[in-house]
Amino acid sequence: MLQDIAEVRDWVAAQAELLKPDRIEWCTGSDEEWHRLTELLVERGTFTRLNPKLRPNSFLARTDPSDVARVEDRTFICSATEEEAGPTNNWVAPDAMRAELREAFDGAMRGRTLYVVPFSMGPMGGTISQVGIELTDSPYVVVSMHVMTRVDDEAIAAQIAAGATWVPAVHSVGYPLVDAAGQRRPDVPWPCNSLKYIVQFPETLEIFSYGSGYGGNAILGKKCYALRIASVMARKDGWLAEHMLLIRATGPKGQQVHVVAAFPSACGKTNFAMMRPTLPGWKVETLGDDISWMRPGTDGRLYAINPENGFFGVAPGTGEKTNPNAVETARSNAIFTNVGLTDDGDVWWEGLSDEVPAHLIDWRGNDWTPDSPSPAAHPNSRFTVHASQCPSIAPDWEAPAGVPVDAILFGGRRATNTPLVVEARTWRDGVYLGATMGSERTAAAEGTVGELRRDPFAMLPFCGYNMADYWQHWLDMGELLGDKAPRIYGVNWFRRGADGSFLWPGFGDNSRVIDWISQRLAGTAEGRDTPLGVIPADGELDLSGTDVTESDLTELFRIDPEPWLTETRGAETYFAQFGSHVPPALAERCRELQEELRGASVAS
Ligand code: GTP
Ligand code: SPV
Ligand code: MN
Repeated sequence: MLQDIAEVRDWVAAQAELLKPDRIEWCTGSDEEWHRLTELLVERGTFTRLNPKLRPNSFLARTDPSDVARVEDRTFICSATEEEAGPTNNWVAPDAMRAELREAFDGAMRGRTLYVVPFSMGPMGGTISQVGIELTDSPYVVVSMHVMTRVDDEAIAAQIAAGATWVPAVHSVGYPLVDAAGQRRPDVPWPCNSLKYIVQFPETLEIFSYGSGYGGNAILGKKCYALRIASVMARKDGWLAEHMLLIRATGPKGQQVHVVAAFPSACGKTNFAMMRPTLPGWKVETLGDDISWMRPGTDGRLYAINPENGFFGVAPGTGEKTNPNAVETARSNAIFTNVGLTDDGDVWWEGLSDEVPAHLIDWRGNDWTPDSPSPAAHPNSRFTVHASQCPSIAPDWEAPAGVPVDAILFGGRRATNTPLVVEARTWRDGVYLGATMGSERTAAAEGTVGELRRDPFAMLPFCGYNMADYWQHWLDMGELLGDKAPRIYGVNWFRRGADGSFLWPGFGDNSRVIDWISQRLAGTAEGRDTPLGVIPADGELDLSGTDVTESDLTELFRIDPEPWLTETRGAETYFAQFGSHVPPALAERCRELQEELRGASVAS
């Protein structure tokens, strides 16, 4: 038993001494636990049980309106020095942060239960998998961990007993029910605190989260562990922990490609991962929709697993037309957070169906009709569902050693400049492409939606150390992989025409881009060289059956030297903040690109 392992028992006891919960519950991950805790959440008013005929074993949660997304300005990487965290991370000296946390966590669980949640990221016992233990006072988090990770006390205990390193993660919503004087207060449906901390200690591989019960802030196996902490582990041990979906695409001739893709939060990973290709003969199988861990295999190729067990997907825009596989996945055993509740006890959100319910209860708990001024579902509302329920899940998605990666895609939301697809000529050019990625901000984090920001490798909020050192790590991995390295592509589904509408149909039509990539990998597409890299030559991108016009196509691939020179100058300014950490190879690529662009602008 987990309690029998001294190092675990001692750690839990030490934390409990500070947190001062009423009681401690050692979680097992069983169905009994799920049913008991979901029932408890219903009693407390956190959950509404959905109509079992329409949505069996499924629940709606409404959060406090102040706790609806990741809080990047309260996310900290507390390395020994500020330089190791780098200019894009918030940093506080470890000792100072520990003192602040001690104060916040002191008595934070008074009147509550402390749940001990042992979990594995990746298939249990897999060669690329890692384990952890989350302490939390939120039963919502416990049941979410059931879906998003593999919770299993005996299997984790066996691994720790056999010497596995485990990551300790402490979470509290920061809403004790009893104060230091013993005064009791009633609970609320969504307890949280206006003071928040999402803290990673990279040296000791520890996580502390306080004040939020939402998503990546609280489900600590996800962004805190599988990205921030794992990126630190990965750098040290020669692997990659990335904000990437993972798929297998199979073409009409049986040709297969495994693709990972890094798109920033709410920029299309889940949709791409569950795509139903419109290009005849193509099939996409889902392996992961948000995070990939990749390691060189014994054959020298790069192998990827999805460390998660479920999907925490953006609800709005996910519909029968855009992502039927996600809709199907969420038919049962699902948790919905901050979506609308229909009169017959089901869920609804903008984009789920063309038909809009005449009346529902919106995410804030108010009556809502199609005339209401605000959306029924919060823009960052989410569904939490088991990956195994996805109709497009690959039968071998839990293969412990993973699948060999053929192509790496980087993409963001770019209304201008960035072409639909471009192949980097070299690994170095690909790393430059990832490092200089920009994207318009979405509702997945607090901040101004639509504003363009740099989001290198879609890892800006998730890199556990200096971003420029991370680029160097990518360059080093390229050296290691040599000619076995996957090819790197930039993509952009979000370019807009003069009238402001998207030029590219996106979703299932993104299979056309996969088709071209697979031709490139097979050596059957010539491509056309541009300063940015290789784009499809005339006729290489199969557009049959779409209404993409010639002029749309021209616009989708237009590479204007002037705005691109401006982009490269922006990259230089961006790089400058990292000082001597910037890999010389990236500065070099930037200069070469400028020369090519100047040449192109003279030529045109
Ligand atoms: P996180 O879970 O936050 O990491 O998001 P994600 O990257 O998985 O994004 P997701 O697939 O959930 O998509 C977010 C939004 O982008 C949804 O509203 C989608 O409808 C929209 N979207 C996804 N793919 C496309 C596309 O190809 N074209 C267009 N125009 N919109 C898309
Ligand atoms: C993201 O923001 O990239 C997400 C949602 O996947 S969360 O888990 O809240 O980080
Ligand atoms: Mn994500």
